[in-house]
Formats: sequence, C-alpha cells, structure tokens
Amino acid sequence: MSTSDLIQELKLRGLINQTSDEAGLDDHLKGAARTVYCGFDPTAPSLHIGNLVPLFALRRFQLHGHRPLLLVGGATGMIGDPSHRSDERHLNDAQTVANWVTSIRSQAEQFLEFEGDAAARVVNNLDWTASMDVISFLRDIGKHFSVNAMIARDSVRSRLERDGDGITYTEFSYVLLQSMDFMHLAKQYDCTVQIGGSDQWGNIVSGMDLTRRALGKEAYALTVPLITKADGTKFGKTAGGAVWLDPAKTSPYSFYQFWLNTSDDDVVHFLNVFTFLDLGRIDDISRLVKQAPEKREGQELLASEVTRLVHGEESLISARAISQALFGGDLTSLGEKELEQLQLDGMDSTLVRGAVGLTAALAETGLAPSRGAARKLVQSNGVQVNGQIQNDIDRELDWSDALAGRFYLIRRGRKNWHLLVRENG
Ligand code: 629
Repeated sequence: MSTSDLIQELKLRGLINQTSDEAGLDDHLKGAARTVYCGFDPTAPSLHIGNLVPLFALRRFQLHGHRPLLLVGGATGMIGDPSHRSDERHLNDAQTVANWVTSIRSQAEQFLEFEGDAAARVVNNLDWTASMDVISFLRDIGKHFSVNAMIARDSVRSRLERDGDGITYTEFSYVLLQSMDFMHLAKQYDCTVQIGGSDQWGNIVSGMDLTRRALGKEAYALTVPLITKADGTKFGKTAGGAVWLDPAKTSPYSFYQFWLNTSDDDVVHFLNVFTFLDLGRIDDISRLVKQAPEKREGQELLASEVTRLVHGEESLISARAISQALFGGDLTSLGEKELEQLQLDGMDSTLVRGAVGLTAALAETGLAPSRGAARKLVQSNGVQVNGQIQNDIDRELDWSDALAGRFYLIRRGRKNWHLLVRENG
C-alpha cells in the first residue's frame, strides 16, 4: 500500500477531469493518509454503471491508503440536485427516499473495506441536516453564498434562461446542503478531499470554499470525467434503458453481455476506468487488442472483471454459462436461475397458460409473420425448441419437456430467440 502515486495513476487511467489545485493535492495525498468523500443521492432504488466511476475512484483512494467516506444523501435526496438537469425533479416522499438510502448504501458498501487503517465509513447527510433550524441555516450557511455567483453557475443559468418552469427555490438551495456536508465532514472527520463526477464540480468547489472560509481549513476537489464512447453514442444505455447494479433490474447475464459488446475503440479506456487491473497488464492487453481484435480478449477480460466486482464469481460463471449455451452450446445445461435471467432481460419472452402449438407460438411471438409462414419455417428445419430442430408442424408445446419444467427456448434461424414461460395456475 502506498500513498505516493495515486494522482499519477488516476491521470494515466484517464480518471481526472478537473482538480482544484493539482500540485497541492498531489503533495497533500503524498504527505499522509487523508480522508476523502464522495456522495450519492437516493434518486432511484439502485446505482447504475455511471456511478461506478467515482465509486471505484473512492476505492482507488483506499487502495492507496486513504480513508473513504461514502455519503448517502438522505437529506439531499429529498431536495434534488439541479446539476445538469434540464428540468425540475419530481420530489419523492420521505419513506421512498429512506428505502433507497438503504439499498444504495448496501450496494456501494461492497466496494470498500471497513476494517484496517484506512477503514471506510458510511455517512448520511440527513444526520446533520434534519436537525438544523432554518434561522441557523440562513445565517450561518447562507451568509457565505453570493446569489450573484450562484445564478452564474451553468446548472442554474440554463434553467433561468430556458423557456419552461425555471428552477424552484428548493433546487436552487441544493448547493448549500452539499457544501454544508463538506464542511461538516471536514470538521468531524478531518475530511479534506471531495470527489465526484464532472457534473459535480460546482457543488464540490462551493463546499471547498465554504470549508476554507468557515473553518479556515484547506480542502481539495477532484472530478472524474463523464464516460463517453468513441462513436459518440451515449454510454451506459441499452435498448432496455440504464444498466443497473441491482441484479433484479439488470441481470448479471445482460450486465456481462453489455461489457462484452464494448467496441475495440473503447475497450482499453474502459479497462482503465472500470477495473483494478494494473497498468502493465492493461498495456499488454492493449497490444493484443491492436494485433488481434477479432479474438476480443480485451472485451472478455473487461466483462469478466466488472461482472465479478459487481455480482461476484458465481454470477460471472453463470453469465458465461448462459452466453456459451446460447452461442453454440447445450441449452439443456441451463438451470432455473439462468432461465429466469433470460426472462428478465436476456431476450423477448411471453407468458403462456396451458399447452400451445408450435406454429401458433411462432406466429404469436412474432418469430414468424403468420401461421402459414410458421409452418413453412418448421418444415424447412428453420426452428429449434430447446436446442432441437423441430420439423413436425403439429408439435404441441405441453410443458412435459420444458426446461426446468417451465421454459421453452425457441429459436428461428441463427439469431432470433424467444422464451416461452409457463404461467402458474
Ligand atoms: C451530497 C450529495 C454530497 C455530495 C454529493 C451528493 C450527490 C450529488 C449527486 N451525484 C449524482 C447522483 O447521486 O447528485 N449531488 O446520482 C452522481 N454521483 C456520481 C457521479 C455522477 C453524479 O453520485 O458523480 O456524476 C454521475 O455518475 O451525477 O455532500
């Protein structure tokens, strides 16, 4: 463990977007083990892969001997951060926010160590914000903020200039709460560094200024870049929407597939940002990617590393098993848990009550345009059920030979899949 070369490593990995004072921060981090924090607001029941960038950065600080504070925004989640949002957020009720605090906290915790010299700690800003009275807030915090400077900030200005609903006083006040957090953590835990995504720069710098002014304490800001793809399309989105960390929202199989589908132009960048492989290893891989991109070794390594970090070794093994079974392997090797992952988000699926004829199923699921076309497909050996070619147009799917008793994997041609799932009752 060393506190010495963190900034250098972050730079080489492409993980620094902005710092408040790079040389000063570098000296500061080399001088001693420091306390660093990053905040996550409970705006959904799960984190998504975009959140991994600052979260993994927090872990990198810890691996270099610094103490991470993981902040969950029980208070800020009740208000709504206007940063880089074009419209006002919907306010969630207190119970919803509290539930999301719990789930986000337990997701994020797994990436940090809670024992040893650099033990992490989880904090919730509701603990010091809920008890604050409005007069103290306006006098002690508000007096350090210039409205003139606040309305000049991008996140506020864009909402003031745009036609539409503008911005409410609620969201306008958000930056004061996040700034108060930095000050509180500086006082309470001697926290001197806040990190976050590049969209958090304004909030972080405001907290840094407040901490300096109110406590006379030096503080530092570091942001990681928003991840972009080489082809300019948005990172982290699939046809099904965001890629979530919660396996009940994005299955480990589609999570694994998401990373496996990374382009050759992005794969080395993503290995740097989303894995803890050392830079020498990533260099070796980058040569392989250049020499033999068709082997997709970079993608395989990326998908395996990130899936293992987020879902664990067992889920990685089953994600690989599903992939192999679908791309040429034995479908009967798939167990119920794996088939349920496919049902969740691995392929189109339909719930079926009772027995159904194969040709009817083909037409109803859209695998064939009509019953007639379905019959022709079956007769020409174009259809497989659970990996077996079916050429009997009278084939009944009666669940007697279904996988795990309730799944039929239907395949038309090479690439078109549909899952029939038996409906109970
Ligand atoms: C109180 C709240 C603090 C410090 C931070 C916060 C949360 C912060 C925020 N962050 C985003 C989020 O929670 O809204 N105001 O969704 C999110 N962040 C991770 C990255 C991000 C950012 O958690 O920084 O850029 C996106 O991945 O949007 O005292």
